[in-house]
Amino acid sequence: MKPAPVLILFLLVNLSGIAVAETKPFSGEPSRIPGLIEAEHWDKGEAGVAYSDTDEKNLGEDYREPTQVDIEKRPDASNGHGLGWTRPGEWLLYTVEVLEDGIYTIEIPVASKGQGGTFHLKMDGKDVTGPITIPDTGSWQTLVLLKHEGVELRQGTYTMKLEMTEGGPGGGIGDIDYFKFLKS
Ligand SMILES: [Ca+2]
Ligand SMILES: [Ca+2]
Repeated sequence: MKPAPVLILFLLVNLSGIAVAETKPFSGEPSRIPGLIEAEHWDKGEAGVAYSDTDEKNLGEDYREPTQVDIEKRPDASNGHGLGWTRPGEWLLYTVEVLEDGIYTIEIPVASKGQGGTFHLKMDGKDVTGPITIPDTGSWQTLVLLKHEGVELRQGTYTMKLEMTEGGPGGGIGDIDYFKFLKS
């Protein structure tokens, strides 16, 4: 029996990689854990593939390729930039490589004027942090270092997903500078 032409086409397209939606690490290599991952260095890829953002415009600065993600330029942040104008339902993907099994602490500089909202991190679809809520840091210009302890990770390459889950009273989640993974 001859395979249907449509099946052959499907196989060819998948083997060539053209039709398979995928993301690429921002630097060309997976971000290493332990290590520091800039929030603004999510994977390269299209909207709906590498990230999802609620409004089409980048409300902040043109820092990397044109994107819908809102990148804030701020001198107090690591690498001079961070994520801003975050909203529930938004997400970003980061290709990461965990070098060592272990229990990790994640340090995350955040800012919010008034109580912020909640996010979590997933590794290959598994929630590894549980809900992390951004507190009132007094001002959008004041970054405070959150420390989230007890994150168990195993060696390997993962797609890390930052998911904005719930807005605070102002509707947003808050500003996020980076994720620094330290082995406990
Ligand atoms: Ca946007
Ligand atoms: Ca940053």
